[in-house]
Order: sequence, then structure tokens, then C-alpha cells
Amino acid sequence: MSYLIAFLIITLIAIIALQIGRVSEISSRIRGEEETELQNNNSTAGWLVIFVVLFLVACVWSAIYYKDQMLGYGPWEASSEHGKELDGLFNVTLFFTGIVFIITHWLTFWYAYKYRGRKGGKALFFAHDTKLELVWTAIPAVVMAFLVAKGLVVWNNTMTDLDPEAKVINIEATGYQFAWDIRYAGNDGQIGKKDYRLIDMGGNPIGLDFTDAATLDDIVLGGSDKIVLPVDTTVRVAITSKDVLHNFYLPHFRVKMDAVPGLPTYFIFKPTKTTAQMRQELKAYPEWNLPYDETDPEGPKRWEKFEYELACAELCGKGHYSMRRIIEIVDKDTYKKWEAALPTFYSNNIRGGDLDPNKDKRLLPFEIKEREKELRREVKAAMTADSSNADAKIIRFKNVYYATGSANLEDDSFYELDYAATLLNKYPDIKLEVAGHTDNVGDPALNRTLSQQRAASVRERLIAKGVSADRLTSAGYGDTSPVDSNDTDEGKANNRRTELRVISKN
Ligand SMILES: [Cu+2]
Repeated sequence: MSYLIAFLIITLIAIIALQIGRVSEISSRIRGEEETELQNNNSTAGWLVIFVVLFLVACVWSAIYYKDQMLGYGPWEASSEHGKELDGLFNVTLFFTGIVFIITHWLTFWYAYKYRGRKGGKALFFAHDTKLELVWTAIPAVVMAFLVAKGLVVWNNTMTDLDPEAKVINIEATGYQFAWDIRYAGNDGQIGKKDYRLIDMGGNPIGLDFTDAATLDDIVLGGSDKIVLPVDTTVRVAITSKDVLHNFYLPHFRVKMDAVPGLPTYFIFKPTKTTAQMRQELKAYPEWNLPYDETDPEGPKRWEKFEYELACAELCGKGHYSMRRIIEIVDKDTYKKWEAALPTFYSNNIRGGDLDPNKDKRLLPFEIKEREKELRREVKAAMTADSSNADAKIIRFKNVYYATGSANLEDDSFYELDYAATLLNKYPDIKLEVAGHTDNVGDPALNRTLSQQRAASVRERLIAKGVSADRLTSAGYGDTSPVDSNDTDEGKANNRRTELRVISKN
């Protein structure tokens, strides 16, 4: 129906226009044709000049009025270091094209005025002007060369690979239909190898190569977890795809790169504003103070809900939209804590299982490193715990192994014990007891003796590594103080343990 009405209206307007034309034709015949034409030429030319002045003023005014809607201004300022340079490029380009825009528009309309039809007026004829040709070729060429050179500088800043010594956070993004697997480098700062032939959809969806030591401490985020990154730190993102073309796009940081199956790509960027800072900045703009959810006007404002995002910028299939992920930029300390709390993919999913090439190895170098880190925390906590907190004063060894039925330490035990000795030497005034415990299997008296002997050999090892003998006592408790149930294998394993207990502070 509305189409029909629109059609009728347009037809009507056309008929009216036609009728007006007829009327002016008839009137001009009455007045004399030539005079009318000259009059028309004059008024049209005048109106054209008025139009172009108003038009150019409106252009400049709207650019200023809508400044905060433009990339690089107000709420749309870049949140990365090179993003500002990139936005600067847009400004330089806008400057030059703006000049050309104003000059060409002014000339077009001014000449329409200047060379309007006049009595006896005659067109100027010239076939060729070398000077003119040179001028209008040379000026754009110089300007273009300048723009391209400036662009190349910015491109190189983003794309020149870092020297291997530079302090940088390495992450890897593997795109697939329809999500990203985000891998962090872990303690060693190195992204480990992967190989598509190792992909196992059940256990190893990225195809990580666990024979590479650098892979073992890598962290893989869950499918919908926030990607957390620290502010003011260079981040290198290695980008690959498992199936079709995807595109890793971080609009607020002005970085965007194709994820190509079989061809690793990368970019480097440095976030300059945390999510919290960005929210505070957005608070200043009225459009960001509207309710986030229109149906809930009293609810949170838009700025409170602001998040940086990762989008796939390649139409990769019907679930394309679901590749969106939230990026959170935090301060460096928060980032460290966040990363430290994440389990490595290997220890969480692979260690000891069918896909583990190190199944028969009890301790791997990265596990020793990790245990050292943990031990540092535990020793510090035990040494500073106050007397009311008995549990905190106990340090439980995790990697101390004895030969079956004997008190002889196996070689793998020395990593943890020797490291513990160096830590204890930092607190020379504190006295400790080495306590041995068993499960309830076997004769209680024998258990007690064995636990006593085992505690004694741990004490000896600590003394051999420099802990002074008068700080250390040893005791065996057999099965008398279990920490877990003796009804399950797991519980029994927990009960067989050797501990260090802070006895006194001098
Ligand atoms: Cu995609």
C-alpha cells in the first residue's frame, strides 16, 4: 500500500514539474526568449556560488561538531602505542584530501559563475598546456609519495619483528570455525612447537608437540575465557588458522591480521590503557552515559560495561559472530597474578595420560621450576605465620621419594630438598622438625620406625646442603596423624608424606 502511495506522489510531482516548465516556456515566449535566458543564467550562477559557500561551511562545521564520532578522537582514541601513529596517518591524509576537496569544489562552482552565459560571450579555446600538465601531475605525485612513505614507517614499526632479547609477552591465536584457541607462553616466555599431525580433537586440539620443552609450560585459555594482557607491555601475537581464513582483529588497538591456514602470521602491539582507565575516560561522554540495557534505564551505564574486544574480521561461516572474545587490559601486577594462577595445558590435560610422551619420567624440568616457585611461597608463608595458625607452619614435600620399604632417598628427591635447604638458610634463626608419616597399611610399629628413619634421612640431606644441624630435629609419626582418608588409594598416597614444621622462632 505504502509503495502505491509513494508511486502516486512521485507521479504527481513529475506532472507538476512538467506543468511548471510549460508555464515558464509560454511566459518566456511572451517576454522574449533571449532576455529570459540571460536572466536565468545570472541567477543560477549566483545561486551556485551561494550553494558552494554554504556547502563548504557545513562540511567543516559537521566535521567539528561530529568530531567525537571519528576514529582517533574523543572516545575513539586508540588504546595502543602505534594506534596513535596510525590515527595520525588518517589525519595527515584528511589534511591533504581536505585541501583538494575545498579547492576543487570552490573552482567548479566559481567557474560556473565566472563563465556563465553572457551576451556575446565566447568559449576560450586551448588544446594543450605543458606547464599545466606538469603542475597537476607533480603535486599529487609528491603528496602521494609523502603519504606512502609515512605509511611505510608506521607499518614497519608494527611489523618489524622484535629482537629475541626484547621483553615481550608471546601469545598465539589459532582460529577455527568458530572460536579462537589462545595460547600463552608460560614461565619460559617461549611458545612451544605445534604440528597439525598431532591434532587430536579429544585431547590435543591445537596439535601441541609435547616433546618440545617450551610447550610443556604453555597455557591454553578456555573457549570463552577473557584474554587478559598487561598494560604498557609489548605483545607479540602469532596467528594461525586450522581450517579457513579468519582474521584476528583488535579494533581498539588498531591491529588486524589474517589467520591463514598453513601460513603463520603475526603482529606486535603495546596496549597503553587498561580497561578500567578506558571506562573512566568514556564516562565523560554523554552518549556513554546512556543505560547499557535500554529496557533497564536504572541499570548500569554503557561506560561501565565497556570491554575491549577481539573480533574475527573475515566472513568465515555462519557461526562467524561467535568468534568474538573479550580482551581485558590490566596493570602488570594483576596480570602476573592472573597468569600464575592458570594451569599449564600439559599438566592439566596431558601429563601421565596416553598422549604424554614423558609418561615414564617422574619429574620434568619445568615441573621442578614450578615446584621451586611454589616452595618459595610456602616457606615464606610458614616462616612468617603466627603461632595461632598451626597449618600454615607446615611445609609438605611433594617430590621426595624413597626406595620401597627403605629410608633411602631416590635421586629425584634432591631437587626439592636441596632447594628447600637454600631457602631455609635465609631464615637462620628458625628451628624446624622433619616429620615422617605413613598410611595405615602394615604393622603400626614398623610404620613408625620407617617414618622415623625416613625423616632422619631427609634431615641429613638438608644438613649436608648447609642447614645447621642444631636447627633441625626429626620425628616419625607412623600412621597416627593422617591428613586424608585411608580408605582410598589417593587418600593413602596423601598420608604417606614428609613434612617440615616450624617449631620456634628465636
Ligand atoms: Cu573467523
